[in-house]
Parts: sequence; structure tokens; C-alpha cells
Amino acid sequence: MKTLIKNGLVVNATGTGMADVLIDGETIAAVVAPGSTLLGFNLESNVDVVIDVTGRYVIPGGVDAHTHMEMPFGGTNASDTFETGTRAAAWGGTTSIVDFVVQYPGENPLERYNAWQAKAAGNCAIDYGFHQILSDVQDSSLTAMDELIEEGVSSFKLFMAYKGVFLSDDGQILKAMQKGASNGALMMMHAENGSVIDVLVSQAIAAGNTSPYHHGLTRPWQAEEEATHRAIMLANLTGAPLYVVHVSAKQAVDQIAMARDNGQNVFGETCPQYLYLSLEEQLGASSDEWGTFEGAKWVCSTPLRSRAEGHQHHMWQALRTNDIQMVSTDHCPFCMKGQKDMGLADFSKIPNGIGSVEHRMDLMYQGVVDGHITLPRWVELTSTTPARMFGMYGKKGVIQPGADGDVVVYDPKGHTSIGVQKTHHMNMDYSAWEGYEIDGHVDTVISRGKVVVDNNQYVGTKGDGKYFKRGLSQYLI
Ligand code: DUC
Ligand code: ZN
Ligand code: ZN
Repeated sequence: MKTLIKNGLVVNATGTGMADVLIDGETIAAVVAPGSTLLGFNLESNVDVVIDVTGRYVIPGGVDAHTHMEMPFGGTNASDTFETGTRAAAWGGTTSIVDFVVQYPGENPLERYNAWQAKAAGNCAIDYGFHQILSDVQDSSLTAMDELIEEGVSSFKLFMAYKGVFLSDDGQILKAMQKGASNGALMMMHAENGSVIDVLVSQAIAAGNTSPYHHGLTRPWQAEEEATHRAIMLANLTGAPLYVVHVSAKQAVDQIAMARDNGQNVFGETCPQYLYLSLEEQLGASSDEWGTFEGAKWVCSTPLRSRAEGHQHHMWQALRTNDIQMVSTDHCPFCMKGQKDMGLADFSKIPNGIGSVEHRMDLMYQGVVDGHITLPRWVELTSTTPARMFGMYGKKGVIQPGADGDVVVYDPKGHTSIGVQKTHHMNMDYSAWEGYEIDGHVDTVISRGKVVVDNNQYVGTKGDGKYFKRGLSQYLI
């Protein structure tokens, strides 16, 4: 099967140019000036399908490097399965995800990895890879890190919060980082001071402050800044490369920027919720159905930050200046009914998470329209850097010969209305993004040469997505 995408403006992280893109089977075979012949062959008359994309952008499929499909967490499971979540991702122009294998204390990481492979196999709409979460860092976990790298799991997430669930103490973090420094793994960190947060949470509940807004107040920026600094220091001590996930506080951004200026291999990821949403909006949220519990829709960790304190503005700036290098979603959806409502009387029982996997490409494109970032930077933040950060670049993250045929046709004159009212495709009974209007539209999504979304229809099949065996981070070699 040969497909020619003609007359588009190809947008890569390196820049833009008018070009025709030929996909042969699963792979991009050529990127040529519009109307070119190749070795005397007229491309258009030698392919099976021609898609004329005049006036539209042709971008590499999005790579969302932080998702939690059907994750067991907070006494329930994230509501998107690999099937529903990856299909929603495809709808939104994301053609690869990297999800997290969960290891709870006492469990064997390799067994958990096999379990996650079994959950995903045959169910995904788009390609997928895995990071491994390590909770208690046993000696066997350190050995498993070597074996997992052989399996294509080259990044490991540790937590400085969620005591008794995920939290690793500083000694455990040190040991895992020593391993990462020696085997080339990228160490990922959930950087919040869990002990401090646990005390603040108990005090808030004891004082009767039980509404969702207090989730954010009890996870203050100081707890994020301190943990980010500590993680950077432990990485510095061991020589391990560090990737800080879901950065939300401007002070944490500054810690990362300082470490980078000092020449340390430290990277930062943020998420659309930390660019657009705020603690003030969560405070003001109320509905007839939920009252002030409406704010539970935006309970996630790290939490939304105060707009008055300027975190969102600082974050957009950091994306422009490359103090923060990429945008993932931390897609971890829960329904209000039967999941979030477990915390009706106590915010600390609300499962933490927001669902955005379908909307990341659109929300970040709006950043182009609003003048925060350029078109190539949009592609860099959402596709190229995630691919390079996590050892997928060349196949993913770029429109060039030899890359996988993961291509999105994006219409800058189109429009997208987001929300559950507008029938989003994530398995959630609400949207954290209800009412958001985007000045652009995902028209066509091609995953390894196969059209999976076209003209507002899903035309793929469950199982189209394959496991992607990742290499080491391409920022480190
Ligand atoms: N934060 C969330 O909001 N959900 C999943 C785990 C996490 O760190
Ligand atoms: Zn986290
Ligand atoms: Zn996460």
C-alpha cells in the first residue's frame, strides 16, 4: 500500500516546508518538493491513495510519553483501558504513548512488566512503549533494571510522595540512581515532598477543610520545589540523568533551569493542565449536581497552581526558552460517579488524575495560535523531543524517509470544541476541558501507514498498535 500526501506544509521540529510525503507500507519513503517525480516516476500515478492536503499541516504523529491506562490507583482503576485510551489518543493526533508499568512494594518489576504487556497486547489503536515505576527499591529491582532495558524499558519512575503506596526514601532513590548512572537508564521523578504533604493533609482534614480545593493547598509549591531540588542533588551525586515529570510550580522550573545551566543532565516535562488551568478556577468551580465538589474534576498531583502567583505564565515562558523541554498529559482519568466521588467527604480520598490524552495536540496548537510557541516548537514539544528523550527518535517524532508512517494532517482553519457534551472519546463521564474551543482540527491520522482517523470517523481497529521496544534516551548518547 502506497499513500501520497500531497501539497501540505510539512512541519518538523527543525522548520517548515511545502512537500509531498510518500508512505510505502508502514514507512515514510520520500519527502519531496510538491509535484516532484522520483527517478522519473510520477508519484501520483504510482500510488494506491492520494490525499490532497492543500492549506493544511503535515506533522509527525504526537508522542505522549506519560499515560496511565487502566492504572490501579487510589482504590480504583484509571477509567480508560488500553483500548479506549489509545483510541482516544488517535482521535487527537497522538500515534504513540509511553505508559507506566506499576510495581507496588514487594512486587517483582519483571512480573509486573509482563502483566502490563498482557494488558496492552492486541488492544491498542496506536503504538505503545513502557516506563517502569519502582516503589520499594529492592536488590532484585536493581537487577531487573538491566533486564528491563533489554526489553525496551529504558526509563524508571520513582516517587517522593504517596507514602506506603509508591514513595521511595532518599536511600532507595540513591541506589536506583546509582544504577541508572551505570546502565544508561533515564531516571524519572515525581517530585513532591510526601511527608510534608501528609502532615498538611491530616491537619486540613482535622480542621474540617475537606473540599477538593484543599488538595492543592496541601500540596504547596514549596513541597514541589524542595523535592525537585533534592532529586537534582541526588542525581548530581550519582551522575544519573534526571527527568522531572509533571512540573507545575514556577519554582521547580527554576530549579531545573539552574541545574541545566550548571551542565547537569536534567530535563523537565509539563502538562496542558499546568499551562491552562488554575487553583483559582478549581476554587470557583461549583455545580447544581456536585456543589463545590465540582473541584474534584481537577484533583491531580502535582496540583493545579495559583494563577495570581504566575505559575502558568512562567511555564509558557519556560516552554519557549527550553527550560522545560516537553509536554505530556499524565493521562490518568477517573469518572466523577463511582470514582472521584469516593472523596465526597474527604478530598484525600479523591483518586488523583485528569484525562487529556485526546486533547494534548489541540491544546498545544492553541499555544501557537495564542502566540506562546511557534509551529515547529509545537511539534518539538509534543512529538520530536518525547521521541528523542525516550529512545524512539528516527522512527517516531519526525517526517523523514525511514520514519514510521505516523502522520497527522492538521487543519489550521478547522475548529475543535472540546468536552463530554461534544462527545470526546475518553472513557470519562466529564471533561476537565469542557468548553475549550480550539482554532484547529485533527483531520486525518495515519499510524504506521494505515489511516486510523479520517473525516471525523475512527477507521482503525483494536490491535493496530504494536509494542515499541525503546532504546536509551537520545539526549544522553
Ligand atoms: N499523579 C496523578 O495525578 N495521577 C497519577 C499519578 C500521579 O502522580
Ligand atoms: Zn507522578
Ligand atoms: Zn503520572
